Amino acid sequence: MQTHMWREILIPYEQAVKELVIKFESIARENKRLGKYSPIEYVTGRVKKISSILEKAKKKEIVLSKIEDEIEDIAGIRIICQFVEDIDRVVELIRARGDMQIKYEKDYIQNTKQSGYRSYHLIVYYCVHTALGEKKVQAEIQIRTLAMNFWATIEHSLLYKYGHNIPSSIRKRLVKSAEAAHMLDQEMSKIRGEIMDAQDSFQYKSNIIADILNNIQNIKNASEHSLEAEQIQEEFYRLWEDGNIEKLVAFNKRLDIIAENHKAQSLQ
Ligand code: 0O2
Repeated sequence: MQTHMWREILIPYEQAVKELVIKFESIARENKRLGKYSPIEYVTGRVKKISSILEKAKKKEIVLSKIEDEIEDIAGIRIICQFVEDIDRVVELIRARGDMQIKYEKDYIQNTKQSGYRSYHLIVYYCVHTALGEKKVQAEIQIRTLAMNFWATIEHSLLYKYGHNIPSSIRKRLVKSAEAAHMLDQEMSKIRGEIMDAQDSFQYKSNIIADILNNIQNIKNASEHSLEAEQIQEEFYRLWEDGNIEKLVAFNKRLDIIAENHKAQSLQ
């Protein structure tokens, strides 16, 4: 197949990866913006390299005309979570969506691979609209914890280095470190509640501070008496140093009213 043909084939996959990454990232961002815990820590995506597609096709004896049907991970998305429990929440989110249809799921967390690999995989159908028209493509979504991802990334680079002939001493070490990563996930799950509480209150406080700064900016823009804005700013610094969240919330409510009054006056 010629290079320009490949380029044409891969365009919808590139589009799918871009859109899916944005969609999952916005779930994380919206949760954080609302001061809620996000089951998604971060998201990455890639389109499989032509050389890797050809290697996989050769290994699995797939003819070129069947590549798009049978190689399901030309578009690949990876969703990284903090805790194992978050993985189920992300899977539920995907199952509930109307813009992705699940072809099948593979649970390598309940059924850990012999290598030690753990992850939850979904193969989905996703529709893209490009300059070449509408197309339904397949994408592989891998969902894993930070610990699972750490292990898989290291193991993947060793696979790359040694081909599939990783020396048995290293293989054994990898199996042991997969067990250690599994234990780390289990330990983290036990203190999940406390970690989530700490993260929630941090997020809540940073959202309040962002709102306050936004209000101060609006008051500054609208106020002819910059003294008022300066006094407000000084009061904010005092409250910020004090760090009492209830006082910051009450202060922000006061600023909401002042900002609303300024807005009403400017409309008169
Ligand atoms: P890459 O370079 O990440 O794209 P199978 O024939 O079923 O074994 P298949 O059909 O590719 O293989 O499905 P599978 O096993 O679900 O693997 C899909 C992807 O999961 C792999 O893609 C890897 O990304 C990841 N994966 C699966 N097993 C392992 C493992 O033991 N270690 C690591 N690090 N990753 C794994 P590719 O195309 O193999 O690789």
